[in-house]
Amino acid sequence: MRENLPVRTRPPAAGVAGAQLRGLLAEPEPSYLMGAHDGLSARIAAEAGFPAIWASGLCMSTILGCRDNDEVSWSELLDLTARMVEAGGVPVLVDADTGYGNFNTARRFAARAQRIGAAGICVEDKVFPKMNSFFGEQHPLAPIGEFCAKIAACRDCVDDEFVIVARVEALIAGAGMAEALRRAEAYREAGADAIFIHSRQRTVEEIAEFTREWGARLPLVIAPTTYYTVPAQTFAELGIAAVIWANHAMRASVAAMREACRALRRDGAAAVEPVITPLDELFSLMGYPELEADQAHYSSLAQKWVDS
Ligand code: SPV
Ligand code: MG
Repeated sequence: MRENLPVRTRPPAAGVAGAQLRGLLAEPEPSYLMGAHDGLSARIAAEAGFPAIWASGLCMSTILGCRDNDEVSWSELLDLTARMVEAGGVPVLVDADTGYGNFNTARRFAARAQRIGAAGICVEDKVFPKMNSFFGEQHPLAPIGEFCAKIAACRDCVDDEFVIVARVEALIAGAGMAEALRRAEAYREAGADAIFIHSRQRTVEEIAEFTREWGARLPLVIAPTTYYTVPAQTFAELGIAAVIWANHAMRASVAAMREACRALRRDGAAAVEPVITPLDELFSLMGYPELEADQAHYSSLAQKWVDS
């Protein structure tokens, strides 16, 4: 294979993304994963220096014009994930929601995710179709045994490096701390590599309590969407392995697009031009100069055959 191929034309090497994500989860300081939803947002996240990407179900659903209630099919989500793998060039942890049904749909999701070069999946212990954790009060939990079998089925059909994160929704569902800990322990025994403990409180209290009780049994993952004011130092002190900024890029783009559309309609393009990305910047972000260099390389190669 040619050396230094651009990220998007380089095939993912088997097991490498999973091993990279495992490495991030094992670091002494928290790793920060950036939520993304397509090739562009993945590229922007990688350019900003994030070492890994969270392929967010909420964000992918939103950009497809749908609600985060399993309205989008899992193959559509994995198509978008494949774009993120290609364009980002950093490990991608895919939001698998509930695994889209039973053990069989979950393991099919896991196997396909690995095949497209994702680093791992995160599967949550709710009932299909699940609702986004920040909306409403209806968040029924899956029976523990069924969910453990789902984790085991996923584990059975991916390679050893591929990461399986089990997401505990007990605190979201109002089932309490003891239930959250009981579930996390069961998922560890079933073969999960990390636990995503989710909370929608505005403070870090319940996450801190969970963390103290949990200790270091498995790496912990959090998404401080509602408790965003908590300083990074606190997450480090709690021994959190990974912090996910789950939806900030998508929400930033919604704000920017709305603002631009309203201003265009009201004031015309001249008002908007100074605040939108210049085309040159866009071409550079997307690697057009790289493509130009490749064009020259292959044109001169073609010339050799023409001349011979
Ligand atoms: C997502 O990004 O789709 C998540 C995280 O599942 S959250 O929306 O915070 O539940
Ligand atoms: Mg989600």
